[in-house]
Amino acid sequence: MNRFKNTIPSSEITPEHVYRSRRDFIKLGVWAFASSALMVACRGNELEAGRQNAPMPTPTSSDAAQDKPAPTPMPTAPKDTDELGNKLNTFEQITTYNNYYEFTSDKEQVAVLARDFKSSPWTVAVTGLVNKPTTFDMDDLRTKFDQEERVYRLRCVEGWSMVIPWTGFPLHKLLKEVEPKSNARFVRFVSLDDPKQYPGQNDIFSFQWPYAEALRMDEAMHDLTLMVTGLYGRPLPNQNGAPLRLAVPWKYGFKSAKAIVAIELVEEQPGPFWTTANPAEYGFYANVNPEVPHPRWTQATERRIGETGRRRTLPFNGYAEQVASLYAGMDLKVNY
Ligand SMILES: Nc1nc2c(c(=O)[nH]1)N[C@H]1C(S)=C(S)[C@@H](COP(=O)(O)O)O[C@H]1N2
Ligand SMILES: [Mo]
Repeated sequence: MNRFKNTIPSSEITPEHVYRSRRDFIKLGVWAFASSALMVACRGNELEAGRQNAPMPTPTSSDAAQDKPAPTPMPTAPKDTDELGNKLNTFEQITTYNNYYEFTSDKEQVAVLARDFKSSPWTVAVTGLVNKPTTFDMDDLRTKFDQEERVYRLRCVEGWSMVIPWTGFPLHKLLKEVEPKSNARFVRFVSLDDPKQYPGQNDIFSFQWPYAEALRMDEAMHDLTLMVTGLYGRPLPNQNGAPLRLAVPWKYGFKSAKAIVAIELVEEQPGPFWTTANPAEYGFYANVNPEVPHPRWTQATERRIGETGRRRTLPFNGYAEQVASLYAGMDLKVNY
């Protein structure tokens, strides 16, 4: 948490115990108070064994008195666990163990190197096969769409996982605004390309920057697919992909691109970052699947950060009921 004092003014920090007690308070059903408490919260605003060598893959601070409308309070009932009863990971865990190769491949150094990252001003250009190509200002995105809380499991292809209370809005709301054309079949997400801010982008022998990911149109339109603007009721920390990242909870974590600057609707299946770097190891679909081992490690189990033992990995990361039908008739052992 101490590291955080450097990136978020202490006045804006909502300590985790306060977040939790606010949530308990809300459970009492005191909605009038609860929504104002939440608005304050909104404003306040391993490599696993065997993977040594190869790389792997706010709300605004303006308040109601100012010109911009206050962000919509998060309407969903706050929770202490996910829908399966798994405890949330702590803010500390979620923000000090990160994959963000633009900074470094050292998970514990990402937060340190990301301290001074400039995530504002920021725009997101939505282009390609759409009737209304639009460049959105990040501050507008935070107020335009209700910010919902979604507790999702994040499963990294390296075999570790966390449970994270994100805030954000479903991607389909954004796509609706730009009116996709009927021949748009895939959605591509491009992360920031800025070697001045990203030490990891200066090694010309490393990867083909920028980081980019892609989803099929129906995956992008699925209600679980979230554009993330925050976590634990705070603006998204730099190391987690500020100011805007994806969360696609039924897929391995590398699909959830951070620091998104462009979204492009296209007809042909794009070649994402890791899939291009190593197609034998990282498939386009990358649905969490305990039955398809990665060439270098099993996917049957995982280590929840904060726990010592290993847990069984669930098909589609536990979201099969919601998403399995998207892949009806597809052989997921081949199209992994
Ligand atoms: N731009 C970008 N996005 C990225 C990555 C990255 O290196 N760069 N790493 C991915 C991987 S491998 C994982 S597991 C998740 C980690 O998200 P977290 O650090 O918020 O837990 O981000 C994904 N998004
Ligand atoms: Mo990952």
